[in-house]
Amino acid sequence: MDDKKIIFSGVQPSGNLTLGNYLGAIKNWVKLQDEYNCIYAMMDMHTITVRQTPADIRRRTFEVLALYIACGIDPEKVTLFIQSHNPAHAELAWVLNCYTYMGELQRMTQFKDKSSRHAENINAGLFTYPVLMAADILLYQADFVPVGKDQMQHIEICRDIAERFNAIYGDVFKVPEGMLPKVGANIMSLQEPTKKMSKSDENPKAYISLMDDMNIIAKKIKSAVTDSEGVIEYREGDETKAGVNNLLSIMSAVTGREIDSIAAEYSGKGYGDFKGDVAEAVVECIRPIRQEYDRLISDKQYLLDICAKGAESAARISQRTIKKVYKKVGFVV
Ligand code: AQP
Repeated sequence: MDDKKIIFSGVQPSGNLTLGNYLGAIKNWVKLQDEYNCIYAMMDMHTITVRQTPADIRRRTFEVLALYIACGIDPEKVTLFIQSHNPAHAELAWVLNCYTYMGELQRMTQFKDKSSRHAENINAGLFTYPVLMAADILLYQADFVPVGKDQMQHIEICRDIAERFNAIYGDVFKVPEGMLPKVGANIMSLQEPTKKMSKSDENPKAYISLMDDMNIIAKKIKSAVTDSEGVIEYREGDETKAGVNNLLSIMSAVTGREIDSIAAEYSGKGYGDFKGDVAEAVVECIRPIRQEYDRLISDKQYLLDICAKGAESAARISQRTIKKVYKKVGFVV
């Protein structure tokens, strides 16, 4: 094993990946793959915390994998696997459940949000989602977890669980740190820009899917909610500017330009011109990803081989942690 630091992250195959998933997470993962030992998964076990159609999860798991690779993740450099292929995730999650308090889980914003959206199915898995996520990360003794802003609260609880366990049993887990991208950490809904862009939003106009046709992407951006002021200016924290702030952030994240310089370029111009240019920039960013995705998704055997190799390596690494944990808590190993 080399002495590179370890990165773990993943995306749930709970819908088509959005521009938010790409700019908030995956784009950043690509940059990290040379410098770190990276482990990226398709988080299918998290997906069933909300009711799904089984065939959709299976199909999307491969779509997510093909998208990872199409976005620039190199399977030769990175461990890529399906979460449920490594039983250690469920094993460690059970142990960690016994070291996590109901009170701290009740404070999780995602739980509050998802339980209000799925009031008919507030299941125990939805409640303990952050514990499974802690297990995902701690199994691999990850140093860093690149995520979007919405997941930072889950990283905090993961750190708390790790510290609590270490305080009882000694240095078992590395305490990981969240890693936010400089721009794109919080891409908002195009229809309700004070809410994050989410792949399970009921309104498809609210998000850009990486699977959308290019003309649909352009249309969605052109119909994004802004305001009636007609001024293209970034004003942090000003809810009335949430739509414009979001479009400026998107433009900055896809072009690599500073927000201020983009705002200066559009000073005195109308929203129509601005939205047209944002649409074009987003389409140019997604088009090559889609072309590569279309090529990869038809090669099922190639994708299966990557998952098999990844699961083997993930299981090998995580067994060391499981053995240590089981021994510490008193199981016969
Ligand atoms: N809008 C966003 N802006 C920036 N980053 C985002 N991420 C998600 N949405 C945004 C980041 O993408 C990674 C994978 O997320 P996930 O699929 O595991 O779960 P999520 O955060 O719950 O994403 P969604 O799209 O909202 O999924 P659903 O609708 O199924 O719950 C994470 O790093 C996340 O921060």
